[in-house]
Amino acid sequence: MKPVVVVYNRLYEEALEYIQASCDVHYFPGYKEKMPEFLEALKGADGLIGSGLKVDEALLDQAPNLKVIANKSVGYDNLDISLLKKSGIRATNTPGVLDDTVADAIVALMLAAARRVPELDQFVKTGGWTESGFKDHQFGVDVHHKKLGIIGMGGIGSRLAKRAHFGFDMTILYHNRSRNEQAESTYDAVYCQVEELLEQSDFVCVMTPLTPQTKGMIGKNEFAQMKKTAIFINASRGAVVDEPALIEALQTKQILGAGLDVFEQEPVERDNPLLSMPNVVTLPHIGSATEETRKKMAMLAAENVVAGVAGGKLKTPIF
Ligand code: 8YV
Repeated sequence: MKPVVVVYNRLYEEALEYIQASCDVHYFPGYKEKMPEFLEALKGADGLIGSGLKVDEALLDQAPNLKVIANKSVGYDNLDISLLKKSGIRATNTPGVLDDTVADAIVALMLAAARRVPELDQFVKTGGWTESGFKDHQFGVDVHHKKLGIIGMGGIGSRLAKRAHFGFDMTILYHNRSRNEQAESTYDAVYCQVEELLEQSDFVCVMTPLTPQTKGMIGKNEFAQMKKTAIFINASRGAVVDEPALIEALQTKQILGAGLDVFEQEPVERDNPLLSMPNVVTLPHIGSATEETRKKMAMLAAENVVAGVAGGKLKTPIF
């Protein structure tokens, strides 16, 4: 009897074939459109692989045989970890394989927000660029030699620090649950308390996981501590930021601008005020979204789920 694996959301062919080589697979590329069939398949599932599905008591009640959950993402705020531990269900994520790709996306957000790329792209494309040329009030700000504050110096934060240090001669400040000696020695990163980081940084990038401790950690008080010329970047999870406080900070010019890849609600609601601010660059949660990287994430998650249903050693366990 082969183990049963339920796959939710699209999975690259080679990862799917890898799982199918040793497991019976129920594949739901768009599980939300097939919820009755998805829930029926969960009843016999030994393994579950995908990204974003909220795994709580209600879901586990539908999946009595579950042995392993493989997140196709580095974030795992969709999983109730204490419940999984209590239930004897193992869980994995995909750290490392996406660090460079997400760090690239963060640099893109920093540069786009600092040099007003989306705004000026539209200026050219809508015929704004005439003989009267380009006005001083359309100038952006420099990135090179500025101070970058990174809140959350994990794998992605470290790769961002590398780019900022070697690529843009930036000074790196960081705050993290623990010291990152490698970043300090290699990128001259300086560990400091959040307050100092917020007061001194020209760019503030939050890259922490979403946990009960980090939920809403960047709010009214934090924005008030930032420079009025600061640009705020979020590519972690939207809920790490108090979004109404961010909107107010931008509307009252407490900060200069923002680059956002994530939002409290995703897809972001059409009438969100952030979408009508020219000094806010927005992306649809594409941090890891390159074909090369998403294939690596899919394969890593597939290797985890196959190992997990066989009771074997997991490549990247969460606990
Ligand atoms: C994921 C992410 O790609 O890895 C994460 O935590 O947020 C993204 O890289 C996305 O959530 C779905 O795959």
